[in-house]
Amino acid sequence: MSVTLSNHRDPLQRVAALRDKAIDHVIERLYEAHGSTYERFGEAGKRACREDIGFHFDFLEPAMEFGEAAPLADYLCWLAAVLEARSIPADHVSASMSLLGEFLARQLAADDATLLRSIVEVAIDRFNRRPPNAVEHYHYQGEAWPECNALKNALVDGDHKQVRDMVGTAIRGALEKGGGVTDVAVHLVQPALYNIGLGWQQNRISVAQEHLATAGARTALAQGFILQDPQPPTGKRILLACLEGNQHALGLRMASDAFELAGWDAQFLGANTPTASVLRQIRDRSPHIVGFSATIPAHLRPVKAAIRAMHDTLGPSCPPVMVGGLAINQIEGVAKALGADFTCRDAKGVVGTAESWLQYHAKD
Ligand code: B12
Repeated sequence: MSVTLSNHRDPLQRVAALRDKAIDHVIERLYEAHGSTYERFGEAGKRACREDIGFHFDFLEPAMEFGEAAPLADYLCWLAAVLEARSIPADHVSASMSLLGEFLARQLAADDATLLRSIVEVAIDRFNRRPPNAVEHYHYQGEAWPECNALKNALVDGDHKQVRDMVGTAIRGALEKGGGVTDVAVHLVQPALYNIGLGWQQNRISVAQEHLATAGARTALAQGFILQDPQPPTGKRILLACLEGNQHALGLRMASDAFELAGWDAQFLGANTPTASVLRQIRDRSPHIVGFSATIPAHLRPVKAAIRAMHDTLGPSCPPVMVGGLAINQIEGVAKALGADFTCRDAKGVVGTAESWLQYHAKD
């Protein structure tokens, strides 16, 4: 399904302004209809419910903006699985989404309301027809090396020595075969982290363990990085950032390392970087390419706003923008809708894609 809003800015601003009111409305209706089910969870239940409807919002907004119902349907399946794994009734997931969609649709102009209703209907319909136990929407799609399960366990246990040994051994092995750090990052560390995500989803792994695992993976990759000699300097500069609200920086770090190893000057700004600071840094550094990462759909809007601000402030000297990350990989065509120039699925192809892009456009 692909639909667009009559005027992207106004209905979305209207929807954003209604966030708190809409959440209150949905909670009120849910408690009216199912109060006896929720009563036993007390105030904590209400807080959790508020958080979940906030999540609905985070996924509904980009669905409206990019006219794509599939990720919203995936989200509903994912949320049902997350709730069920925590013994929270999940049967009201679609009802609450429908209440939210209806409340918002009533506040929009007729055409926008029709589009919003159709996105929500399609998403709920797909959700209702999901196969039983459809929980694994965020599984790793590439080639995972067999040791990734052992690495996952060591990362979650915080066994940093084991993690360093495994990653170091894998990097030495890859170098012997003509590969390197990025192969290990993409085929070993990335799938281990995706499995950790599934573990969190299924309530087997905590947020603290996600942090622990990320820290362990980052250190091991940084130590392994020095085993590989970088290519001679190319004179090219890239600037990479996760914008406001995006805490998932490890994937972007892998992309940054790939550029550095290929002889680029890579400026990695890390997680949760304010857009205004990124813009200043772009002006000061004049990178040949800028890269932004987005992991969950809620990260897409800041990326779109930053690209627009780059064009507004830098005009014809605006560098090309590359985007990537889980949310970009999951929503077909979203890179273009964000205003980005190109994308790449993982850190392995990133340098080649960027260099080809520059080469091709230099001929223009
Ligand atoms: C660790 C982790 C966290 C850590 C992050 C810590 C940190 N410092 O990075 C913490 C605990 C903070 C966290 C928080 C949250 N997380 Co989290 N998290 C993860 C986890 C397990 C691993 C992330 C990771 O490092 N992946 C490995 C990297 C290598 O993969 P990658 O990001 O896809 O990057 C590769 C490519 O995409 C690409 N790429 C990435 N960026 C870029 C950029 C460019 C320009 C290019 C070209 C390419 C590119 O190259 C990379 C290397 O090949 C994922 C699981 C997953 N599938 O990723 C969940 C996951 C992303 N999180 C999830 C969720 C729900 C959350 C929270 C909302 C709730 C929570 N768990 O606490 C919050 C939201 C925080 C926020 N506002 O950003 C969900 C999202 C599901 C969804 N519905 O979209 C996931 C998928 C877990 C799951 N299966 O349910 N999380």
